[in-house]
Amino acid sequence: MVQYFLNPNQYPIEESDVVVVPIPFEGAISYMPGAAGGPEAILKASDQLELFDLEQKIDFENFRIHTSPLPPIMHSYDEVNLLLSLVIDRMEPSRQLYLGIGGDHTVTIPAVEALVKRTGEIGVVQIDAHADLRNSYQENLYSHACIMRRISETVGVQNILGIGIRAICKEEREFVEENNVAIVPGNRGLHEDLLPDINDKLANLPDRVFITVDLDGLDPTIMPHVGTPVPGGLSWKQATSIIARIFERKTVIGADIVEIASGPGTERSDFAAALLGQKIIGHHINKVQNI
Ligand SMILES: [Mn+2]
Repeated sequence: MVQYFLNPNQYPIEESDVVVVPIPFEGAISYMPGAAGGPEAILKASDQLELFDLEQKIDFENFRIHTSPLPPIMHSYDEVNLLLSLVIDRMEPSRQLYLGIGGDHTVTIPAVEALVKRTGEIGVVQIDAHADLRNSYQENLYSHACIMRRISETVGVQNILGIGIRAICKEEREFVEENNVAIVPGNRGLHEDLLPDINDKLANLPDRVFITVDLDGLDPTIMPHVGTPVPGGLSWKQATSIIARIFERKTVIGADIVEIASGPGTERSDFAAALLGQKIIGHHINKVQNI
């Protein structure tokens, strides 16, 4: 079994630039199961990645990545909360990047809470097909359908930005309108440049940000194996250029990749998810190197 993300050399947390945390959490899945298998599948796929990134001109062999041990499958939110607070307590968020690998989207809530405790005010940029702004779903306040609502309570509703959103219920639409939530909707042209729209909205967020990537934010043609696929999502180029722009404009202290539904035959999605994780790590390393 592949235990570490990308780098065959494992470094202790204290000596690492990036701390990767596999979180095999599957709460109340509302449609397709498989989120709990995501971390193991993405770690395995990461072993197939080239260790040189042509776009970023980075040789990943030279960098210090810590991957925390893959825990057994978790079904309790309290367990995830405990795991993430223990890991994040040991990190230096100003220097080290937290990269969570889910797991269902609920895993973002305790990561953001723990980082806020460490660093104070942050913004949260969400790439997602869904707004995730319901107050509760199936009588669960910590459902993956409610995660941005919980996060808005932690970081402030003015400090969240949703990108690629194209599935929203009436309650969420009212919440967006009442609170003037920043959203860049999905269903845009395949090659349309979304960056001008995103620049303006990014400017309104605090300097330190967390990027949460629900993989269903990407179009299902490139990311078919997700819990709730919705056509009309971001292209690969759009998604990667948005992430690059966030790193250019902000200090990214954490990110996560969630909601993959892994299982037999899902390798193309596992690989694309791992590659996205590598891009995120590369941006952080490029920044750390240039300081
Ligand atoms: Mn989603």
